[in-house]
Amino acid sequence: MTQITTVTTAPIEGQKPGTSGLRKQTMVFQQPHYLENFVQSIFTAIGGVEGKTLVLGGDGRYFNDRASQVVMRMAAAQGAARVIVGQGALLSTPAASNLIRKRQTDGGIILSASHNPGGPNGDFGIKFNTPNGGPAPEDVTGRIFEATRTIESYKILEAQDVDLSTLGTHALGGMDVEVVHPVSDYQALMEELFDFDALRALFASGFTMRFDAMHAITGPYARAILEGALGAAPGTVVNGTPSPDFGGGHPDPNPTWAKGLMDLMMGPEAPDFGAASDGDGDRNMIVGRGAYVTPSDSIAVLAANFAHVPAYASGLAGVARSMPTSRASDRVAEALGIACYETPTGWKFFGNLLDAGKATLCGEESAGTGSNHVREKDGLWAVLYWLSILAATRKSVAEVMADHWARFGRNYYSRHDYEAVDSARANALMDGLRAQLATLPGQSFSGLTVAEADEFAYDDPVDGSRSEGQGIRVGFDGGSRVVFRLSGTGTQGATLRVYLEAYAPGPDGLDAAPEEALAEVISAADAIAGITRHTGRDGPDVTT
Ligand code: G16
Repeated sequence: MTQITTVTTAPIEGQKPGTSGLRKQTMVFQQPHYLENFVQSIFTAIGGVEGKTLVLGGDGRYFNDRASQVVMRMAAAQGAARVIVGQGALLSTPAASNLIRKRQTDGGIILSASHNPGGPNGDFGIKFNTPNGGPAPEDVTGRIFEATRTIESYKILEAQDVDLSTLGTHALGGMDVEVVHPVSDYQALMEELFDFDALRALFASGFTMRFDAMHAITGPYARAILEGALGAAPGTVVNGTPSPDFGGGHPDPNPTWAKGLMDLMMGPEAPDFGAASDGDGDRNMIVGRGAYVTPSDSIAVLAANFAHVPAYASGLAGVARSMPTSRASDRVAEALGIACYETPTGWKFFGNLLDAGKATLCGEESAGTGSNHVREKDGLWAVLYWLSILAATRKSVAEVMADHWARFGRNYYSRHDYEAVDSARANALMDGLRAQLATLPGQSFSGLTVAEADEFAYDDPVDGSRSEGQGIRVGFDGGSRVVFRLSGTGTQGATLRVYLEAYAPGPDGLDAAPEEALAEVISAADAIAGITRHTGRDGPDVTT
């Protein structure tokens, strides 16, 4: 028996989507009506779901199983025709984006708080992706937020749980639930983009690798593709079984949280290549033997080496990066004679550029790299792209980087995060910066003279929309730069991000330790913003 119930509810404070959907502590999501209100608001914002087909999946974190059943019962109660869901309610974010596009659906719902820890005391999240496969742009998230502020009721089907462990189509009220294998369509897409024979030959030649799936969603994908299809040695993929609390870890692929992989890669037993991905599989970390690659450098290297990947070998339309990402890719774009775009932080801002064919590759300092193959960043895609470069050149990661810097110069880069800062203090710091913008140019701090200072605003060249307040940038004579922003993905207080960049044109000075090359910029950043004074912290919590 199934029965549709209309549940009376009221608006709940704080359901404003951030950089990438709504992310909150799991216990917040478990409050009565919290999830349902937000799901209903998504449905309202897209004009209802009657007759529509949606993709559904998540990173397998705690509460994923319950939330997926709720989403399906609400969709069924409101007349949706079909939900395509990954087996076990699992789908990596790029795999979900691919399915939304491939099956020409009306969008999808992704259950994930990305790289944030999971579990009853961790975080949960939910976001809506539009029919192009990308994260909802600001006009849609604005409508969702408006709906959360006026909601009075939601409809839900009273029914038994759908069996998501069995592939095939099940009925839920009048709606079809199609349970698909989470990996198959994604793997087929990767086989179209990359030369799998060349990658198989690389592994057959004795090339060694470690991929750390961080107990998160990419384990099954990496095992199937790297060990299964490409012949990497068994055991190449570690921490490969998704667990609801990510093995108690923090599934963020950076030198701090993927320390085990970093230690291995910097030590005497290092394999040729190391990589990691995050909770939902859209972020990546690339590291060679003794050589960590910053995400900002990674997108630049991928762009410069487009000729080694069949899907891009005919040329790139353009490269896009988020504003705080280093300008290493700008130099490549200039050399290639292609367009280069600077967008606000948030993958959603790349969607229009990709849809309009203006950009082919996109990258962010926050460990995100991707292309026009889907509308999300894609961790394993980046790994396969790097493997393609290594297979074609037969060089080590360190050699590829040295060649790149010799050709383009080096953009030293680091990000300092101050987490869980009192929101009022963080806002005071940003307000203090804003107040100085007009007077900063010409002043010197720690030996650096300010050339320009502004607050970044973005005019989308495709739809003409304007996004303001996207971070404060201070540029120094000689090309160094510091950017200040408050994160839109944290769940406790405010996270201050300080993005630091210094350019060395070469041929000398390309081998410094990043924190040394950036010492003046770091010191100038504190002098300008008063980081220690405002936050009360001696140093950053996380450096990437
Ligand atoms: C999300 C967005 C990215 C953004 C990152 C960090 O990534 O999709 O575009 O760069 O958050 O954002 P913030 O600096 O506001 O915290 P993910 O991997 O968390 O979905």
